[in-house]
Amino acid sequence: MGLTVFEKILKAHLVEGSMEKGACVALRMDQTLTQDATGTMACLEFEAIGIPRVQTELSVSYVDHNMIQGDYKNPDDHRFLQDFSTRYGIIFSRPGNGICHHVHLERFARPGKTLIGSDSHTPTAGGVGMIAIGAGGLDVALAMAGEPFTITMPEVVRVYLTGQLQPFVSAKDVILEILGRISVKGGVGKVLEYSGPGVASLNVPERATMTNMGAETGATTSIFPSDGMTRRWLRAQAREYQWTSIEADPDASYDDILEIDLSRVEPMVAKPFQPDNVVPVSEIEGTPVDQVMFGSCTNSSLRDIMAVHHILAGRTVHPRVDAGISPGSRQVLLESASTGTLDGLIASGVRILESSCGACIGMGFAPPTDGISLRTINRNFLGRCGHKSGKVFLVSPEVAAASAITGEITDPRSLGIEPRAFEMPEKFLIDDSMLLAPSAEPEKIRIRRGPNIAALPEMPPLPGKINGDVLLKVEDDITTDHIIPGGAGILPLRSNIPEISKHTFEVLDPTFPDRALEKGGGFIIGGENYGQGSSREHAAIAPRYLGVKAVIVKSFARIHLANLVNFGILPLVFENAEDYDSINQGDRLSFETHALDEGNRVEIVNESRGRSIPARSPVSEKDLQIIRAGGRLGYIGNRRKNNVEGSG
Ligand code: MIC
Ligand code: SF4
Repeated sequence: MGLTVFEKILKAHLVEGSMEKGACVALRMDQTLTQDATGTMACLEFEAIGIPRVQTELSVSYVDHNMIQGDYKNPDDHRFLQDFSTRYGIIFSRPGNGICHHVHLERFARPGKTLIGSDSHTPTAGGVGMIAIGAGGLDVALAMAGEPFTITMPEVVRVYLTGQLQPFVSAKDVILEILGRISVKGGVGKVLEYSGPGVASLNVPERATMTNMGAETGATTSIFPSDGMTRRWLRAQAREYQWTSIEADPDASYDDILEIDLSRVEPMVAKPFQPDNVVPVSEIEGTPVDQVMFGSCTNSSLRDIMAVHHILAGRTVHPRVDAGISPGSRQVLLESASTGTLDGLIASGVRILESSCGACIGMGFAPPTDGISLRTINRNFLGRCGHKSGKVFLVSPEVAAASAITGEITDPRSLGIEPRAFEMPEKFLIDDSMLLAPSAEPEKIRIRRGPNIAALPEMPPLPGKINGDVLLKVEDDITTDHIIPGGAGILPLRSNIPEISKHTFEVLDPTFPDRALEKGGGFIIGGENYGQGSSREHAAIAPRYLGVKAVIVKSFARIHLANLVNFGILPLVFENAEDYDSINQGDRLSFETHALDEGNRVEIVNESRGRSIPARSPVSEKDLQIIRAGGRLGYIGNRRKNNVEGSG
């Protein structure tokens, strides 16, 4: 039987396991990507693993998230990352060079290769036909050390595109349409593979908008074939020699199909506070807007900036609206400057923000109290814009631009502007001088660490019997932004677990950290899709530091589940979802963890209510061994010790 694009690349990188749905498969990772908000932790973990040099074909460390240098913390982290990269064989992308996913797409993403990144939007690179997967920092550190990465073999969904996008409708509207149809959990355990005659009409940055935001469906990754359009992109980036054709076999078999006629897609918007809360723009047209933000790894390509410019040209931003733009990379910024696009935006009254994640993660440019912020980003979770009262609506660059002019949510087609198609340059302005190569004399490099970079906390093994109180009970779709929020105040603490743990669950219950410490730890009860969103392993390490022993939920999001395992928190799933209702915050629970040896099932005793609740662990036997060892670093340490003792 024929293979899909995903299966072809996977087959070429398979190290262990068989390609049967639901089986564990280990893949060789050719490339890694880290960024500054998750990167310091990944570096500390790489050091703990103890390998002298990265073992990949290519590893890149980007600085793009924590860009506000309000004190010494962020610049110290950046300097640490630069020293670390130079020392261990990693290319360092300097602050100002751009957003990791955009720069990676421009300069490094390569058809047929594999990439693992400590950022959930790593699948952006799937836009050129590579397997690109987001993961926690420790999994990326292990990949840098040459270890294969294990995933559960996903189902492959064929997203069959026909037709062609209409003027002022763009790739963002397509992925919003998909989110509206399949929801923020619809992609869990799946890969979204694009195919069909509509594919050829989409250029690589448009494809990357869709693979980027596939992350919001919970998908393991998203991928496009590598075709003539991919070749054009690589040629324009002076990398045509890296092109190779990768198409699905005509008799490839898919697990499901999602059909989209591009010609019928309309401008869409995701209302607060979930990316799948999608309606056509026409439904909420006229809603007053306080702020408009253009940018993020989803929508900051030259194509997007030019689309904004085309709509704004000769007009000024509405007096009610504060508008800002963060171009995706230095290349995009240089191109925008050379084509007069930047001048035009300045003339229209758009604030030119630096090329970084910026407002997307609440690192500056927060909206006012109760403000409505229209953004071209990918997430609108509660509190993510910097505070809880801000309401973020997710839209395309075209909708954002039209609304910036009128001061209210506006369908760009209603403005009577002449459409103009984007012409991709034959050759982009290429200047890699902000990408620093590692040192040829690594032993001479001294790694400078600021006082905010704390050592990794100790993580003792899991005891045979655990008990404690339910510290927090939460609903469905709890995101890692709920567990460890972003924002300019908290992000600089990413290298310091004791400090950042003080903000755990701040958005939902600011008393959580103190209560957890006072009780000597305990349990968290959750609903469906617990831990959706980012890859930040802090959402596992901080609760672990506060003594959380197990998280018992209806279902987990992929990356967060892996992070819980890596840091020795036992993930459990209710055998009967309705048992969620029989546990309350404050109840005392106890159970034997030995029982997990026997068929991965455990009886949780709710001592406060005198009942027993069956649950199971959704992870493999090896993962359970890791949890018993207190986490992956402890497990690796034990294995080493046993090998040494065994050989002695
Ligand atoms: C995000 O978009 O939420 C982030 C910030 O890029 C995260 C990574 C992080 O928390 O540092 C992600 O997507 O993984
Ligand atoms: Fe940065 Fe936002 Fe993209 Fe995350 S989603 S990588 S914060 S731009």
